[in-house]
Amino acid sequence: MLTTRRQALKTITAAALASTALGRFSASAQPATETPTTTARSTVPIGPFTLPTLPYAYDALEPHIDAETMHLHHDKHHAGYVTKLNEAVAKDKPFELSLGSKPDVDVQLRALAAVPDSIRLAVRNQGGGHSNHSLFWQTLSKKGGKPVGELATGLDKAFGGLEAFKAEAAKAGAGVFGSGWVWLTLDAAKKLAIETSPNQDTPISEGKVALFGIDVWEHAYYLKYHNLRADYITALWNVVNWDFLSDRYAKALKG
Ligand code: MN3
Repeated sequence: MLTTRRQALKTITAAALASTALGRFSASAQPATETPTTTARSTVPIGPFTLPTLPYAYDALEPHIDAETMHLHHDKHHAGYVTKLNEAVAKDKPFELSLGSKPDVDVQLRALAAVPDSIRLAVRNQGGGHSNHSLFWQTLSKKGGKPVGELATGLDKAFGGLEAFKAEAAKAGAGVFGSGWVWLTLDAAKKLAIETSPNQDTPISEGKVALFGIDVWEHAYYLKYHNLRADYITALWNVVNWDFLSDRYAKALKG
């Protein structure tokens, strides 16, 4: 069963990578006079939300996070959230226009009640996926390192140190049933906490700062770690961008 599923995932990944490569090739090589593809594309909403570029190479986090997973996770899963978010907001033209040309999805997620009823769930799910992954890529780096400054002090005070924080976060990750996230959050009283959310829900919809999120959806680890989510989380600590998180925390404290 497990082998079959793994093979299926590998096949899907190979197909996804092939289609990505083909898509890029045809986009750059396509003669301007060739109209059928252009016509087909014009029916697909292309904005206003856009997929951010991965801030490092696909294989930068090897061996902890494999390049194949990064390709699939960024180019297919994250891209899918962006596409579906754009499709959703296109269904409510006044709302879409109100977003402007370079919208920040976090603004909508902080005020979900203000999003029109008919598209609120899509914005929560697809917009959450866009927001969560946009943050996730930035919080990883091959450099690794340790928390510094106020974050180091904050983790000591809230959890009893970095290792205790990691242990508690890993435990929370093991406890997420199905797909979701583990979060390091900061609330309005500037208190640090470890929380979990189902699906693509984000703490920012509860008025908190999402400092760091660990993606515990199977798509984040299944190719390399199979069903062993705990092994994936253990490996992930090697590629956490603590400089970025320390800076993010310092800014959040002032905000
Ligand atoms: Mn994911």
